[in-house]
Amino acid sequence: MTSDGTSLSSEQLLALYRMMALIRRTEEQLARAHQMGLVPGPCHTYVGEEAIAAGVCATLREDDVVFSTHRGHGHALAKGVSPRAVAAELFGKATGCSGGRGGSMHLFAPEIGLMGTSGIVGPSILQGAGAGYSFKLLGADQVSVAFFGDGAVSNGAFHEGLNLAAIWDLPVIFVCEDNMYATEVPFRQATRVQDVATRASVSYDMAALCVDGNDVLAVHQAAEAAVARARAGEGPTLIECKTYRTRPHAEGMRDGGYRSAEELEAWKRRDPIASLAAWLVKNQHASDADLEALDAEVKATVDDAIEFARSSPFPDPETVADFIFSEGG
Ligand SMILES: Cc1ncc(C[n+]2csc(CCOP(=O)(O)OP(=O)(O)O)c2C)c(N)n1
Ligand SMILES: [Mg+2]
Repeated sequence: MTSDGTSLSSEQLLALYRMMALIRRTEEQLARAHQMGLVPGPCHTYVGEEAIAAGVCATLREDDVVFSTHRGHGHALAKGVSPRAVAAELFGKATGCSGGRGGSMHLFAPEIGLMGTSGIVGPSILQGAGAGYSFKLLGADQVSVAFFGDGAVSNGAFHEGLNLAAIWDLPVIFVCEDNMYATEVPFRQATRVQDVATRASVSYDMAALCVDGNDVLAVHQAAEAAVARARAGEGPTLIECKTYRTRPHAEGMRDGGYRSAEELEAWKRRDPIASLAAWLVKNQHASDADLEALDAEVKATVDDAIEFARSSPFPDPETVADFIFSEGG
């Protein structure tokens, strides 16, 4: 642990910055592409919440698994799916990570542990618990991560998944991305117990903590401890990350009437990427010029991904029946 309170090297810190910048830039370009009609279907961006995916996934191995949500582009990128494969999937192209058949809410790359984004709110919790159970049965030291929003915590899946993981000491990390709203419903109106970590610890006797989800160092530290506990056979942890999405629920949706301009502006001032940039410079892990160079590199990577998506072919109509039935093996 150094005087600035982190045990991470400058290289690791810059990797976190780079991932957050990559998610931000990719999301902004995907939103633009959606507005231009190039991305069919709904597109839920992760702008404002990047610290959570980046902080958690940096603590994982490639053979650890992640179950994601409808707001999952950031989880996919942080787990190692290439920006080209994510962008091409949203464009519906054959070169996308799901062959252009899935789109935004069906991003899959199981070979590197991205077990899927999902349009259904809640199941990631049960899938995460199930994967943890399989690791336990197999005697493997892999861990499983379930990302979910505040909108999922009064779903039956939350109670069933947490209870199962707790009684069997499963190697699961439950990551609640509490961005204060489920579409336009404020979390404070949806539950009497707004403290999700309390639900986990009091109701299920699970290790649980609440962190600032816009502080990547806090998220990383919490995830690192949770992963170590899980690998050591000490059971699951719930990490509640307080955060905020600064774009509408989904691209093209109205964004007024349920939250105030003042609240939005206040959270924009707590931007996770700008905060980390200031901290890195203040603690001499990087200069402004270093960060500008990283930003330029990220911009070039994302420009390349969008161009790749744009110029890739759509799936061949001849293959329409592929992947419908298992071919065994
Ligand atoms: C089981 C289920 N119920 C309802 C919906 C409709 N729906 C889509 S997104 C959403 C809100 C989810 O809110 P939250 O879990 O907080 O995630 P956020 O969008 O805030 O990231 C809802 C209710 C759904 N997709 N699945
Ligand atoms: Mg929410």
